[in-house]
Amino acid sequence: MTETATMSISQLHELVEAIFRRAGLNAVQAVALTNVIVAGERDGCKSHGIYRIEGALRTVKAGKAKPDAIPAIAPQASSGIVTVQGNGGFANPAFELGVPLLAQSAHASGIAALVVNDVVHFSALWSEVEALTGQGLAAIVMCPSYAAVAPAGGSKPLLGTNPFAFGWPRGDKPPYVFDFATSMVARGEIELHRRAGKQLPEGWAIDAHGAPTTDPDEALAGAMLPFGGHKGSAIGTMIELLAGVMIGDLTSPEVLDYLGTTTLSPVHGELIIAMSPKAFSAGRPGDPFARAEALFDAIIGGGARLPSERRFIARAKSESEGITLASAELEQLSRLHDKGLDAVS
Ligand code: NDP
Ligand code: PYC
Repeated sequence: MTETATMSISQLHELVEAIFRRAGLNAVQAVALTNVIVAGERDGCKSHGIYRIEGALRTVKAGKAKPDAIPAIAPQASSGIVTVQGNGGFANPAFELGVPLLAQSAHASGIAALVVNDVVHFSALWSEVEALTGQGLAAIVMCPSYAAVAPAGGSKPLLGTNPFAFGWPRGDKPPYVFDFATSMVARGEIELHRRAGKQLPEGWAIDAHGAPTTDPDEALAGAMLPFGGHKGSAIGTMIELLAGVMIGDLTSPEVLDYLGTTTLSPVHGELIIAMSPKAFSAGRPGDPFARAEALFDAIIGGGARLPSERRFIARAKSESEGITLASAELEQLSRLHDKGLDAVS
């Protein structure tokens, strides 16, 4: 049986922040990265929890992420678009910097966008959506990654795993949030299967010759498949256009050209759109929040669960019982803590 140990959320936070500080990240970068990684572990999202620390450090060591970057709000080129220049650091501190202005602008005008440029992005998007639903706003977040997914009918990796997340505010209740890769699963899941020596379910990937495979190594060398065939493929392509081309940042094939590997965290931009349900429904009958609740009640009443429900249950458990990690994970954290960038190659 795997040995485990349990620590509180704040203990894990302290340890992860110390790892990033020891590796040379400034406080702005270290705190924002710690927030999102600990949130991933707390919510039972292993593919974007502590497992991501090593990749972030490898990216710093390779010179592709600036550990001392200070993000800055760029001069506003157009009303309704807030742009944050990440200056080569991670996306999370740049996002945190832009959110107050984005929320203010969305409440004032009904809709506003936040563009984040020149950042390293490896995190799950739901935490960014929740930063906006927590302020009474509906939100859409999307970004490319690196070319790892074959468009439907193709055999070569051209699209990223391109996640997109939507959220709707629910007052005191946890928000309605869904967040998924446009590939069958996040690439992190393939890597976790490889590390665990497990085969993949059928339909997730093809090998380098375009043949279906359930072998994680062959899948990583070949291509992942989009979810929903041509539908996921088209959404993934649109994310390349909106959150790559339209915001003047890298598309997934360009990210792969720049990095030359998928073992580092991808470098690109991100698009966040915030909307005020109150402003959009002004003058129309019915309260949008009450109408949304009627829909959620009907969904749940019919036997379905809302997306993120599993996450919110995991969160409540972590808050009351702490976070349980396997001893191998604790050893890895302790190695990263003691050796800093020397712990990664
Ligand atoms: P999943 O397939 O695990 O989950 C997708 C969403 O569907 C979640 O909101 C989940 O909620 C919900 N869901 C799952 N099962 C059900 C169900 N039966 N009924 C209702 N809702 C359900 O996600 P992916 O593997 O596609 O992506 C995982 C993460 O990886 C995402 O957070 C994404 O942002 C991240 N990612 C990040 C990338 C990056 O470049 N930064 C690239 C690709 C992915 P719940 O969590 O409650 O189960
Ligand atoms: O899991 O697909 C993924 C991923 C790519 C970049 C960050 N996460």
